[in-house]
Amino acid sequence: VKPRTMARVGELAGAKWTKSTCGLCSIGCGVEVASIDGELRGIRGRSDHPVNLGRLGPKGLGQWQANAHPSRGTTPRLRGPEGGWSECSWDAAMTRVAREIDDAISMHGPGAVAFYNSGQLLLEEYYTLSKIARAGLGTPNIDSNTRLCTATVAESLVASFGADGPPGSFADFEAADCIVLFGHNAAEQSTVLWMRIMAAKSGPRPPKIIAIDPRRTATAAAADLHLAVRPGTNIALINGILRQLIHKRWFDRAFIQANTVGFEELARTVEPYSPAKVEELTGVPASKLETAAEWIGTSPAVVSTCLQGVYQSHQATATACAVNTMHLLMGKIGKPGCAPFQFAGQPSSMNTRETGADGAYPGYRNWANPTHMKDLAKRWNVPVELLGKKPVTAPEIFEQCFEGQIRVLVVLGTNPAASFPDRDRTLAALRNVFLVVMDPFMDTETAALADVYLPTAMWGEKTGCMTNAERRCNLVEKVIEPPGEAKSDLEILVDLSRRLNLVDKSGAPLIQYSSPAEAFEDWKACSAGTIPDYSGMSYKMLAERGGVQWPCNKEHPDGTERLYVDPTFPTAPELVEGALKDFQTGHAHTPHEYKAIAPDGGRARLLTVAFEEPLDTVDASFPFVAISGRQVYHWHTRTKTAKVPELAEAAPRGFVAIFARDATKLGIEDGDMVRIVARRGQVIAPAKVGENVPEGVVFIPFHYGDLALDASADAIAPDLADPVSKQPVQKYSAVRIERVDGRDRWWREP
Ligand SMILES: Nc1nc2c(c(=O)[nH]1)N[C@H]1C(S)=C(S)[C@@H](COP(=O)(O)OP(=O)(O)OC[C@H]3O[C@@H](n4cnc5c(=O)[nH]c(N)nc54)[C@H](O)[C@@H]3O)O[C@H]1N2
Ligand SMILES: Nc1nc2c(c(=O)[nH]1)N[C@H]1C(S)=C(S)[C@@H](COP(=O)(O)OP(=O)(O)OC[C@H]3O[C@@H](n4cnc5c(=O)[nH]c(N)nc54)[C@H](O)[C@@H]3O)O[C@H]1N2
Ligand code: SF4
Ligand SMILES: [Mo]
Repeated sequence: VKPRTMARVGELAGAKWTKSTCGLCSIGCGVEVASIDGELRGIRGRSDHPVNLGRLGPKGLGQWQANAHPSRGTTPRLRGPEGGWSECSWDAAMTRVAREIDDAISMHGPGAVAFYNSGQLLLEEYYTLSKIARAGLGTPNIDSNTRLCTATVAESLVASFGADGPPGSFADFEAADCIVLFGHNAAEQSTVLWMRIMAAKSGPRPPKIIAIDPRRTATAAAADLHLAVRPGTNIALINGILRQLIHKRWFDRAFIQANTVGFEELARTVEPYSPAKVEELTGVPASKLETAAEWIGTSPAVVSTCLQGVYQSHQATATACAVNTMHLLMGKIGKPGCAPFQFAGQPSSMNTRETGADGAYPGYRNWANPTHMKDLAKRWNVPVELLGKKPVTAPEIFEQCFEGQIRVLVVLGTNPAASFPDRDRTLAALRNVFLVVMDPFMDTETAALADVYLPTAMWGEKTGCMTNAERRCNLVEKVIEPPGEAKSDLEILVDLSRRLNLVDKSGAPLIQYSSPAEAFEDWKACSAGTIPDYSGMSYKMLAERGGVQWPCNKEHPDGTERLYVDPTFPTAPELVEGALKDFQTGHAHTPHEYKAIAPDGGRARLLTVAFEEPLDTVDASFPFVAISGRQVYHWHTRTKTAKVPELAEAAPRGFVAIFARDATKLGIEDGDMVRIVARRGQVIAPAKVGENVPEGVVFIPFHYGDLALDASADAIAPDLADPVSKQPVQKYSAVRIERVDGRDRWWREP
């Protein structure tokens, strides 16, 4: 593979270098982007950026090449009566969209319109969308793909601490003595953070790394201890660790007494999880569990992350809470090197949650708290009756599309036809509505189904903010103009609000701004005094410093490295973002019920639950478990990375990883085509035979959702979700393996 991402010497002579931020993942690396004559030409890491100090990963280096791809949309398109698409003017497209929305609302009420958005847009865009949906149209149907990603993060932080907002900083990985990566393949998915961890590893105080993953991933291979947990048994493992901490007295009694509630119940719940019992349930040898607990319990500073191996499993919120509990037990939170790091994946999933484009309310306000809603209504100058509606989750939105209650669906910054579980039903739902798709690329699986396609600007072509996993708000800069007539999502949303005549209480336009900078000012005012307080930030400050961590206000003018340094948690009824939910049923306590059980004195909750078997049962007909996930070279449904030659060449097509002994038993050789059959749906792809997956497990990368290829991991995802966060279970399907005709061993070295 020719290294085309690195420009040849001399090729960039005379280029203009613009400071910005990588647009791909939640690490938020600082970059400088090269452009010549209005075209992107290259990229380099920003050496003065606190996140990456010049480093970049393969996707970060390659991303600029996607912008100029011929599949970029340059004009809006309308679907004609015969089903074909025709190009049209912006005015024609937007008139049609506004009319469909107006008609749906006048005939069926605001609930007939829905928005499914993203973790990859800009803060200013989410905020505007959130305001339009809630305060303009009054529809509760707004959620984002973070439902598939970090919905569990938000719920677990609310349940344990009272509000969303990950407490730690990336610097904690360098200050830690022990790093626990729970269902997080950091080497491939958080590349630059992994480089920082590796640098710490070769420094004077190398941290011990524990990787908890059924597969021997690149992360697990480099870890000091790999706990190869059986898929779907996370909570049994973490309960085992909690029990060891309690039995060995590796906990901080004074911290627990002063700052938490629930110790007795916790001790009772975890008591059955002896090392031997945990070995039986999870397959992790008792001695390894004991070692892990000892490292965690006796290291002065511990940082843990959870990611999709936790969030996309059943009992997801409970497991994430149990990791929070582990840190609370030891008082290892709010100090350097100490944090339960409920992680993020997408570059701006934090902003979706902060601004309320995901079903939460802006500023982590509690939709069920009338005081919070009155405050928001006042700041937006709209009737309070429009607000405080119970959030509707993405699976419920798709269900209502399927059933016909939702008539118009606007999809922006996500590709559900290739990433949403229960794919056949998802496709049917998308076909059953008036579908508006806003995307930079015309060739996505979702755009192919659109009634109206609106071409958008993408990274490098618009300005705004993205907040990374450590609460650092970074500025992303416009470097070049978007192609053809493509417009930024912000411009499109502002135009839509004008066409829909959305107004505030005094009859003035609801959205009074049009530029990103003005939108940011509006958000600053909305967030002032809330937990994610941005009021002290400015674009200039973000650009100069390489981002600022919220809260940033008069009290913290330089931002905040760590939350809960003073361990007072917002669990009081008047502060809490949402009421405690039952981990088995998902039942949320009413504000009245919550008052009776709320912890007093700003205490956090020590939470966990008993292990339950996954619901998609393994049996004689479906004897294997399929898990899905990512590879370092690709970003999700590959709308960008498939268009970067060296990334596409490194991982051109899908595969199914099968354990060598399982393959032998089934008479399958490396490269043979196999069919993976689940209770719902199937996948056909070549078998990659090896030792990286354990016995009884197959792994399918989820990047290859192309309808034609039949390799979509979501075709076999069961219709199951975590009861609390409603995050779908995309990491566990009971399956069988069948050999089919054909071979494709594309990974053979030349
Ligand atoms: N290269 C690349 N990087 C990315 C992305 C990308 O698409 N490509 N996407 C970004 C986004 S949005 C996200 S959310 C993150 C996701 O980052 P990760 O969560 O690290 O990625 P995944 O591969 O989805 O899942 C992680 C691991 O979970 C393991 N796993 C499966 N089942 C279980 C289980 O029951 N228990 C445990 N403990 N582990 C299990 C899988 O084997 C897998 O290695 O990555 C971000 N970074
Ligand atoms: N089986 C399985 N399924 C999964 C997962 C898994 O591990 N396994 N992971 C889940 C997770 S964690 C995630 S985050 C999701 C990701 O799922 P998706 O959100 O569907 O993934 P992407 O391919 O990133 O889609 C983003 C879309 O936004 C477009 N886009 C990019 N920039 C812009 C912009 O500026 N404006 C607009 N309007 N559009 C833009 C891109 O072209 C692309 O079409 O997938 C989920 N699905
Ligand atoms: S680690 Fe994430 S933010 Fe950094 S270069 Fe890679 S994709 Fe971009
Ligand atoms: Mo994600």
